[in-house]
Amino acid sequence: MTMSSVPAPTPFDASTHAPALVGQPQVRIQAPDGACATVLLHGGHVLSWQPAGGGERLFLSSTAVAGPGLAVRGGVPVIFPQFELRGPLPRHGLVRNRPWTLEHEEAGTDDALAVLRIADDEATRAIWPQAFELELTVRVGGGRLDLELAATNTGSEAFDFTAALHTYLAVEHLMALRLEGLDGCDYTDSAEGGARRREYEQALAIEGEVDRIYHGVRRPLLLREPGRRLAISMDDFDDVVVWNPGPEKAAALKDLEPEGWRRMLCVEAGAIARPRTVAPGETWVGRQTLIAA
Ligand code: TA6
Repeated sequence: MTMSSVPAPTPFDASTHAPALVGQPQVRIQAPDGACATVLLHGGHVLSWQPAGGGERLFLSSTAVAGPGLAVRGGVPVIFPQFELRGPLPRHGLVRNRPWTLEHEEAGTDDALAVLRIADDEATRAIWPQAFELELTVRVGGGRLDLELAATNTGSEAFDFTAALHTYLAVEHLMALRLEGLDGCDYTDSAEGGARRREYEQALAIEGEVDRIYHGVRRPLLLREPGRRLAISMDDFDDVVVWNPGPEKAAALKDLEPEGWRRMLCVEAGAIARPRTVAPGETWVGRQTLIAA
């Protein structure tokens, strides 16, 4: 296919996708082949990703909001340094609802990338005393989205953390998808009071609420939908969270559009069961890669 025959993506437009995000600082990157992504500086939050020649692959609730202390419902929330309420910090940590800065933006011959950054400040140290710097690198090109999260200890004592890229995938019909690659993994079933179970399904179907943390995930996953697929792989994230609130819990989420739960599935790259430790001056890096076909 020649470059000129690649259909131009429909630009992400907050006014149609999530009106409350209009006017919020954001950056749009686009590779020469048309692959593009939009990242909101609030939360260092990827809002939209369209592979070359394809449609939107991330779910964003039309009723999503963002602002001090508020996290966006959809896209890719960055969870650090604590997953959920598994510790003394606010739910899902400190960085998804604070402003990040754009450090770098670049378009190459076959990809485009943006690097966003957040560091500790007086407000984070009042809650969590550690000195840190986080960088999120977002790279698009062809069918690929690469997300790299780097956590550096800029202080003088080691600290532990948990983290996740809480990726909301857009799906056409929740009940028609199958998620492959989790069979053989043990999981913690948060929807069943934290029960430990083992996955035996080779192709997992989602019928309603699901909230599971799969542990020790070593192979890439494949999300199959009628007419399209998405490969999901990870590097140094060894937990995968599969979450959909189902109809009842969705109704209680004010920032999730009506029936939105039918069009999303979170497949999150997590470092949860085994917290990571970084010594002063050290950096931990985790990656999630999505490849659309
Ligand atoms: O990652 C799964 C999860 O922890 C679920 O239990 C669910 O509540 C979801 O995240 C969303 O959390 P939030 O705080 O964004 O409403």
